[in-house]
Amino acid sequence: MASRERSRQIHEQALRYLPGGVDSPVRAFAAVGGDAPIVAYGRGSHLWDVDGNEYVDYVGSWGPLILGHAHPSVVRVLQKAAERGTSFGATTELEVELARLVCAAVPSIEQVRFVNSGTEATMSAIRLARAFTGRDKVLKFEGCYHGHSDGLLAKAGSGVATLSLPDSAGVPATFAVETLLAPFNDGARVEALFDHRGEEIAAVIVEPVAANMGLVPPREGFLQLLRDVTTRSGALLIFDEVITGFRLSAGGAQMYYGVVPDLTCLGKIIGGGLPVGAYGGRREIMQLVAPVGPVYQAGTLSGNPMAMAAGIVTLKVLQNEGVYRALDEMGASLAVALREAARAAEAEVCVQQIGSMLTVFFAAEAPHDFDAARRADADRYARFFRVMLDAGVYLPPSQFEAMFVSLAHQESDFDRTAAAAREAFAAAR
Ligand code: KE4
Repeated sequence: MASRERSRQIHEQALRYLPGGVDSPVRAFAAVGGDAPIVAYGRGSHLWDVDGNEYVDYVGSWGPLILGHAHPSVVRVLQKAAERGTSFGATTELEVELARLVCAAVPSIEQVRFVNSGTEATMSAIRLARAFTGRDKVLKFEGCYHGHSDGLLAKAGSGVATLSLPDSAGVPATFAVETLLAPFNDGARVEALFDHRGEEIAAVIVEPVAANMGLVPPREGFLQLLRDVTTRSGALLIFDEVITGFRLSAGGAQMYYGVVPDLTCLGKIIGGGLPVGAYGGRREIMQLVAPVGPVYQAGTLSGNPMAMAAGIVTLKVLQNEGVYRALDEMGASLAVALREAARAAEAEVCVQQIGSMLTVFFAAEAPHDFDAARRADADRYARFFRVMLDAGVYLPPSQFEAMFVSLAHQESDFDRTAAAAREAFAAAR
């Protein structure tokens, strides 16, 4: 591994102008230490930093790059879209086409509204649920992360957990009080909360597969229990599929598990690497959204032609026969390689894998909720991470995130990863 001297110099400059030298906390590598590479460019499954070091990339911009970096079809449509103008603040045919593709693919969505981030999507979906039900409380799960809108930063998973900040500063107590919390996968606690306060609860919001405390799948029956409890009580069920949408299957986690929510939040993949978010659901609910109904939500760049063009071509590639089988097989193949490397190094880890998402937990068994995930050894993960990075394998810089495999990854990437992992697991025993 060559030095990362140029990265370090640019990071010094960045510290002058950007808090922590970053535009999103997890990128500061606080949880793993060392200097974060400054990225020069990406292609396929690889990234290059400004010192010329090459990495196999398993972050994929935190999920959007399911086709890999600079996919030729995406680059081509963006060049053409840019030549026609990047944004108009008016409807274009592109957003209608992407909306059609989303509505056709996602079981719960009859109508959709595009926004510019996952945060906007979940924030808007909750406002809509409160309007539809006339209730105020929202139930979320510890360790699940739904973006940084005030009411949802109550024991959020992702960056907040990595930074060990149980709640964010600046969130008024009056906001947090409207948010109820339960452990992920704890159906009994959900039922008790609904027995006690069901008539106050507007919505339950959940990552159907949690990926912000590391990868934690739903226990058998948990999602169906949420569906039944919310239906019985008149609350709405919101699936935050910002990560799992078009990742776990063409119809997301709701198709994969056969549980259909009332509202779905999307992001990441549907923008093909450009800023995007979306929320959608049954027409009777979506008709409450301005300008048709009284729920106000707006956005200067919502539905912009660049993100729409990249999203359309990405979803069309994902419609090809066998794409999700290939992603599943690659995810499984990488998980086997990592488990074999850990066994060879006699390192006690648990590799959790669902489809093209994985987490290497430095724990004896797979966590089923946030308390269990937090017992994983984040220091050992940090040591593992740094050896892998120096070996040219770019993993999520936090035990509480997921690795992503793209259609661009090759067997040679997995071989390189497994070879590096044998050394890295030994270093992190
Ligand atoms: P954005 O506002 O970052 O586009 O989306 C927020 C969000 C909502 N829902 C889920 C399930 C999410 O995972 C996210 C954002 N994911 C994190 C990492 N897991 C983004 C990375 C970052 O914060 O820099």
